[in-house]
Amino acid sequence: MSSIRDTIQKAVSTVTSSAKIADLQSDIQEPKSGQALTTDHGVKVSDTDNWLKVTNGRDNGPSLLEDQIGREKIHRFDHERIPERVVHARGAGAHGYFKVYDDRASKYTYAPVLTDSSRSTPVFIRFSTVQGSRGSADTVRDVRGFAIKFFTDEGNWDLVGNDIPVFFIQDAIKFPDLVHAVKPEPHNEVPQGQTAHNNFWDFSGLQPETAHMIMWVMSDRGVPRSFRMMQGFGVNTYTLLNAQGERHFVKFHWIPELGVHSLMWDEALKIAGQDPDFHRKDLNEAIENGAYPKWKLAIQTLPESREHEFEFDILDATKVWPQELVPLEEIGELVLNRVVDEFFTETEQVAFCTSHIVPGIGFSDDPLLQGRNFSYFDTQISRLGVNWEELPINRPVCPVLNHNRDGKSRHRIVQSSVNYWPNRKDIGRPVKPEEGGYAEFAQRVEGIKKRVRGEKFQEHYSQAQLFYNSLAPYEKSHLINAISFELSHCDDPAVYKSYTTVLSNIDFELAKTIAIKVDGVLPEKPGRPNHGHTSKGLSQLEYASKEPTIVSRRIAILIADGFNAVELQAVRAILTSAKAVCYIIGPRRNKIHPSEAQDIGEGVTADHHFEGQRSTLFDAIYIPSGEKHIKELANNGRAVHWVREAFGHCKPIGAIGEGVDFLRDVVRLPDVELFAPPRGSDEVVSSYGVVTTGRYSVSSAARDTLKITQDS
Ligand code: HDD
Repeated sequence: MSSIRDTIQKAVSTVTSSAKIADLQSDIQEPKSGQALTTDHGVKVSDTDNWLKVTNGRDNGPSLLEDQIGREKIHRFDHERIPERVVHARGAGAHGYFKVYDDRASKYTYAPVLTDSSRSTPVFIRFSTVQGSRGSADTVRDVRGFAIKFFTDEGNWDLVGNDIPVFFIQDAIKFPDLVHAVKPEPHNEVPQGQTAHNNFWDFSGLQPETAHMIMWVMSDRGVPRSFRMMQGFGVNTYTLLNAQGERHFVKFHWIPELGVHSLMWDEALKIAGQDPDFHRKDLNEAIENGAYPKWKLAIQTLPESREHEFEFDILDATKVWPQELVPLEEIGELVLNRVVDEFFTETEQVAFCTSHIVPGIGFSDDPLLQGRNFSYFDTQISRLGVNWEELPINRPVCPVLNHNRDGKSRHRIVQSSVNYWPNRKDIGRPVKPEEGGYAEFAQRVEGIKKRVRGEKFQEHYSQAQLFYNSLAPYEKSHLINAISFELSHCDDPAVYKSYTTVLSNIDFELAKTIAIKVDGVLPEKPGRPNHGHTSKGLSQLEYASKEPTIVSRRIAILIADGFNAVELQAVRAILTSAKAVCYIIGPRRNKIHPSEAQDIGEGVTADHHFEGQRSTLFDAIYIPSGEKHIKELANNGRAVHWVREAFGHCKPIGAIGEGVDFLRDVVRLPDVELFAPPRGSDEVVSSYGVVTTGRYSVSSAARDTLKITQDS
């Protein structure tokens, strides 16, 4: 087998994939200003504003069907929409690259993408929600898709994951039922982008295998602050094959450099209305500002000999492999460094298949993965047509030659008179594994044909308990409020009655608390006792960034006429040097004038006015000193609300001088902490700085921002 790896290494072209990717993107068109408008058939157009008509100079006569230019324009418009994804319709994409640190994974696999540190493999990632349609809001409570296409020299590898390590169901055959239950209800197409409705909770109560996943979705994981601040997981159990022919089971983990951070539920609700594209814009803004999102790739591996040693089945997608039992090994890094040029041709047309694996990576008998492997290719055909892999965004960077032919919108022109194998010209010859051909692992299988689930697949609560027990107290209270919100949107008592029974099998106190909040009907009796165990890596608190950072954090600077301009410039310089992104918010989106003493006519142009944006769209607030400007803020109810709302969402609020009095005397913030002026800046800071923390526990995001603001 070792020769396979050597062969692949040799076969790998010297041109790095990224150079090839550029060649691939040759379909990119960069229109020049003044370039002529043409029809799709290339004819220059003289008038795109008037349909060809009969006119006598005074009146408009009939429009003529003859107008081939008008007709083409309308035809093309009429056929612009393609079917949206049946799930994960709402998404955002970006380009980047993946590099392994070294060949530490070669004990498990000979796939160069996971072992060759000289490579930088181009990738395209698409993040998504699941339930909502293509135009739904970003900050709904939902699972987030985390799908990556690796353009490797051995073909495309699609790792199609989510931001949660487990899934609702164990067997793919249940997926249509799950999706029908979660999607808007068939009789009224309600709700959009929400699981808070009878059908979802009815199905979940009757299908208890969903219990573990639902705990994750109802936790703070369900409302991520940013695609850049969430984990990613391959979820299913795959396999790796090394050069010695040994097979390991594997699970993939993506760990964000920025840590895992969430919105408060109240924020998520408001942002969905204030800025439905919040996550999409956040991703683009960070990349365009050079704050490239990064994740570590970590793997959990198990040799075949350990497959049956656990109380759970390692092929059950509703179970995690506890990190105490199967530690993570970090092997590489993913960086996103380019936004898409055109949304439809890239993000909408990108298509992933779990069945797209490369030599050295394989499937397992995970029943969910097996079904997925069928579904993705099938769905792409209905969405994009059978030649979807010839679309630029889906095209491999390595040579493609086979005897697949024709089908709608075929691009590739194969100059050959044979389209079959074997053929007399030896064209499109299958190659042995030692020449790089995909090698299936010779797995022994035996048994009888039967519709069945494995014995260990029958248990559904112990890991839901493990997850719940591992949460911090405030995370638990958020989860209880979330389930209470959801069930209170169900108007069929049978639904929340059955679900509180499921909850009592996770934790009876939890079930009781929710039953009291939702309908008062306590579960008859305690269900399965809670084993009380916890596990590493489940609470997102463990993923608060080790080194607090305010990189790419959005900081609102609230000002009115009469603010301290020198101080503002200094503090803004400090924040910007730490790569935070500052926005000036004022009473008007125009020049705001500093205090008379400093007013050299310049003033500062506000990026937004108080009515145009809300505190929910920012991570922190800073209020400069300045007597007159504080008086104006104090008389502006929206400005006062801005600060109060930010405080309620656990956001750091910095103020200096008179700004401190504003927080204490006008906004009436309770826990106002004073801290010494930032080092080396006393000439700027008129009195002392102050930072307040939210009423609730300081979220990990707030802690990061606080520390940097204080330390800078
Ligand atoms: Fe799926 C899309 C992730 C179970 C069938 N899935 C889709 C996308 C993601 C996932 C991220 C969007 C890809 C993109 O951005 O274009 N799906 C998952 C994960 C699952 C999962 C992590 C559980 C481990 N999916 C799953 C099952 C089935 C499907 C069990 C079918 C049996 N998924 C599909 C699909 C989609 C899809 C219907 C719809 C759009 C698409 O494929 O391209 O084929």
